[in-house]
Amino acid sequence: MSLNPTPADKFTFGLWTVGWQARDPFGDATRGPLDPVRSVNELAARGAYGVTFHDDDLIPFGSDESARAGHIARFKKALAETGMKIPMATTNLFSHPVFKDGALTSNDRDIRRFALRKVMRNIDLAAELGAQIYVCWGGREGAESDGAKDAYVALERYREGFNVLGQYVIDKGYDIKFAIEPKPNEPRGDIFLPTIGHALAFINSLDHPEMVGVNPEVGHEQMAGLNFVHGIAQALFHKKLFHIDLNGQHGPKYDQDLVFGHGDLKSAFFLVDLLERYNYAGPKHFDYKPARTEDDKGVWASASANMRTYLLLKERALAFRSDPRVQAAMKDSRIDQLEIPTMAAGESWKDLADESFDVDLAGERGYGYEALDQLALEHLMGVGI
Ligand code: GLT
Ligand code: MN
Ligand code: MN
Repeated sequence: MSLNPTPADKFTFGLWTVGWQARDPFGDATRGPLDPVRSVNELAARGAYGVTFHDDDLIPFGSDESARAGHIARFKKALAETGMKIPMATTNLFSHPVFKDGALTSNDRDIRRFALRKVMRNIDLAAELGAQIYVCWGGREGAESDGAKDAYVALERYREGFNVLGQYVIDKGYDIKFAIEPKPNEPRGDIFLPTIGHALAFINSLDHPEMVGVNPEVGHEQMAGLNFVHGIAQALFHKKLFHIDLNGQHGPKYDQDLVFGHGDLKSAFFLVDLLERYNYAGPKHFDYKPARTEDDKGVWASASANMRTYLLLKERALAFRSDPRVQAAMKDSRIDQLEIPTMAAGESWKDLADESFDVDLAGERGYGYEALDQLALEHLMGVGI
């Protein structure tokens, strides 16, 4: 298996990732601005499939019509020259001070209406560039104090916002679906729809739930102390994994946005194993921040590191699954038995009544998970393969 990324791997990057100037709450930028055209070219040269963008990544906020047209034309030319795709786009509803209390859930009605106009305008551009997924990360949709906002009513406004946007896409005839990106906190003290589970439940309350799925990010679930692999399994189970943000995180702390695999590596291994076994066919989107310590050369090294790590983990996961020792250990752990429905065809609760079962014997039996886990670890470390 080749470790050189190609467009067939469907690796994508946000313009805001490699383009991050590394400004943080305590320090100034350590890198200069990056021209989106250069990002397209550099990522294409390294085997990426495409890029994604916020409206403001491509067209600086407040640009007039002719400046806007110029930015779009240059960008389209770079896409045509490289063959890079735009599978997803999104809206910046968090940088400008107007969004300091949120966008679709701001207490200020005029701001909510402005936010919807900003999203609709960029949906037009997303459709024009062929994007089929529109991500909605509600970074500022939240509060620092429970007295500041009625969280129940905020969800009503959030739902209203998604219903308006869904109707917009339907009326325009666009082939676009939405993907909600959950995050528990940062930049708000608490963000609405903090986890995959919250988002999945919310989607069921919408006018067109079939148009909305999730875009879970590795680090965001891990910030909440949750198991990302389980979260993704549930999103797949509900047929709602429309997109995914891959990166790295070391447990519950600030949003690190590390290179994929540079946080919880074992979780990354089982994540790739899951995505590959369930044939996730969407883009593998890296939403990371090249560390503040890196110069231009380090930025591109880190971009390649994301893709290489994914391909390495894919290779390791395949080796793990095809190892006869692992297959025997899995059998010993009765993993195959979980595939068998608890009730046989035609059975009902009545058939459970008189079954003989040695509860003490079953209680004594071990599952052998430690042996299996060690095999996973050894495959991950490249031992004995
Ligand atoms: C922002 C955030 C990401 C989101 C992006 C989409 S913007 O960088 O940290 O997790 O995916 O709006
Ligand atoms: Mn993040
Ligand atoms: Mn993200």
